[in-house]
Amino acid sequence: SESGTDLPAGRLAVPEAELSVPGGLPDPLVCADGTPVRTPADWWERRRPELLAAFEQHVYGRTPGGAVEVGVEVLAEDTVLDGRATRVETRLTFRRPAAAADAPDSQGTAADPVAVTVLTYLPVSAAATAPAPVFLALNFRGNEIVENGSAADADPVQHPWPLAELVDRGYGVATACYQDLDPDVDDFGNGVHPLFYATGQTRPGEHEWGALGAWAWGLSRILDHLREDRRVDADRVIVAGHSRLGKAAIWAAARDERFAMAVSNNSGCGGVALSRRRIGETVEAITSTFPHWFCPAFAAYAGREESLPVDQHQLVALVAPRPAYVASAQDDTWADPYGEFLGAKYASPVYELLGAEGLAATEQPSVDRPVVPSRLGYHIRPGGHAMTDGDWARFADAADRHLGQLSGR
Ligand code: GTR
Repeated sequence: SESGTDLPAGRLAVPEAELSVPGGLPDPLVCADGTPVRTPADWWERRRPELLAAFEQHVYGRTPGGAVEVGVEVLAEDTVLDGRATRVETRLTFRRPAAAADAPDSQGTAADPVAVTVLTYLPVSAAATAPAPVFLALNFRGNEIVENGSAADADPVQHPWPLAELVDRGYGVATACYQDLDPDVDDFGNGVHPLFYATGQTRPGEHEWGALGAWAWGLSRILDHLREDRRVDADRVIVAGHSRLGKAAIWAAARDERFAMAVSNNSGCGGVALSRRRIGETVEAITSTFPHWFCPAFAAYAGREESLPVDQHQLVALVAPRPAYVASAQDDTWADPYGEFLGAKYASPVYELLGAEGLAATEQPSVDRPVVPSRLGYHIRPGGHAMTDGDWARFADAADRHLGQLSGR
């Protein structure tokens, strides 16, 4: 049955079994004041800015707009993969602008620069002919794990990434350890947050950015840097990420339209899974264990998801009409794979309004039947919580398809 009969204005009717709370889903195509979004202009001028502001206000917090001073230092540049790739290590540093750094500061820490080491692999052949599209993804345990893996390979985030395969398909890969931007602890005295504090401030306010916001901000700063590199196709940088970094990736793509495509892998609660399902990780669970990921205000929706002004399908919709690819794993029940599928599915009307194809599947596909042809894509594969070589191959399939074939370059 549809939960359609007594819905408040602005709510989308969905089958009752899809949600654990009453009231349907917030409709991406109805403005907060009840005005329907009928044209692309309505979307761009009214609804998109309003939704972005709502995600800032209630979920991720506002990202400060102020400038920082950015330093760039190339640490190493050499040729790897038997001459097929250029490997570049660059240190980016972020400082408070001089004027702000001079301001009296009760913390004494606020002027400390933040250093992020970016590792980039670029296809040599592409550099010679045309700039390469690049996957940009933060990593969990350090750049050296992305290249070489680790002895602790029972941990799925310690597996190396398929750099050679991606390079051979024409893609560059750029990465940095997320903890360089903001250590993943409930402490706001380190990482990039203090670069923006007002005098005497020690942690973000009720509606200000948490760690996910900081990681997303960092992705945009790395994008600034990549766009300056003539070997990188500035208009084809794909932001990708796994799990908490899949949440950061899709938030980054929602905020920053320079990202050509978004990939959100096993991103679950606070990522692409609908909060109103309350299956697997709930708002209560995530805001108890990881309160620092979101703005403090998000915790108020624990156990009362029906009153959230947004839900996560609207986050996917903020990427439209750019390609977005959502990936689930069958045994990753904590991330609610069906909720991730629905997060993609209910973003479709916005793609369609903007003249792009929404998700080309109304039912969740079976495992290993990726939905790649539509601009909004999805797959679920067997196995658990991880970003595998097979997942990466599907991301590249979707990018080939929607950002232009690369073969023959
Ligand atoms: C879990 C967390 C998830 C997911 C995951 C990860 O502990 O509950 O939301 O982000 O960590 O990032 O691996």
